[in-house]
Amino acid sequence: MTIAATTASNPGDRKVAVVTGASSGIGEATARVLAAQGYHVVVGARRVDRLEKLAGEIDGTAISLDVTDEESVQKFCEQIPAVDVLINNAGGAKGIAPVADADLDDWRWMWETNVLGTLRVTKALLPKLIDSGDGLIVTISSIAAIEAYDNGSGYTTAKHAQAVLHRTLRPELLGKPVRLTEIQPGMVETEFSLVRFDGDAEKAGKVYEGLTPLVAQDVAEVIGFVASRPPHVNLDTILLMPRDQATARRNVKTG
Ligand code: 8X3
Repeated sequence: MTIAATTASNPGDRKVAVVTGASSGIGEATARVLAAQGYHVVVGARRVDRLEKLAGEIDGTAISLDVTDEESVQKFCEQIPAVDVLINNAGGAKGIAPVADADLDDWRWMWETNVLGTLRVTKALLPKLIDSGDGLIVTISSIAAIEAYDNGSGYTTAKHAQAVLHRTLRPELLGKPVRLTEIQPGMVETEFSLVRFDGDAEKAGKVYEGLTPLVAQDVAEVIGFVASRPPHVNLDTILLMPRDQATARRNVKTG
């Protein structure tokens, strides 16, 4: 499938949205919402079989992407001639440990994926987003980008850093036709906790037991709203939690 640029001479073509980490969870749900809004969605992730199935269902394009690998990011971006919307969704947490027991490899993975991954993709696609004349960058940070919590420092530091990278672009791009929205989800039941607990489904399930968390679709619908605002409206930051959660550390179970 070719990805055409929407230009004055090519007005009929669909606008192009790129979603990273699109093989599951918030990324997959967002790809579906944007496709339903008429975007040609380019989905990127490492699990290509899942991506291809998704792309087939939404009439989009699947391209292999590992945001921690510079060459993979370059190859991914080279195949996309034009971009209107970028959803920086790839990221995640590994492990739960106090600073005293921090696992350096887990930290490296979290910083590579959340921080440098967002930097690589954003940097590579920025010229095309500006050229679109109405670009939008949505970065999925987290409530962990504004709060620190016990045993979560590898993730909370990475999310703070990713968010500050994103926020820095607002003034840097002032005067250019690019909007920037940071989405800060709280508890969303996806593969997030499964990855954090290294595939331990029992531990992952316990996180959401006894409360009603958000689901990926809840977040995707908010992103769809952001993407459907007119060009002069910039929704800057959206903190999104289930009713059962008050802060990163407090929910109906913790009291
Ligand atoms: C995920 C939310 O509360 O586990 O970004 O940090 S939390």
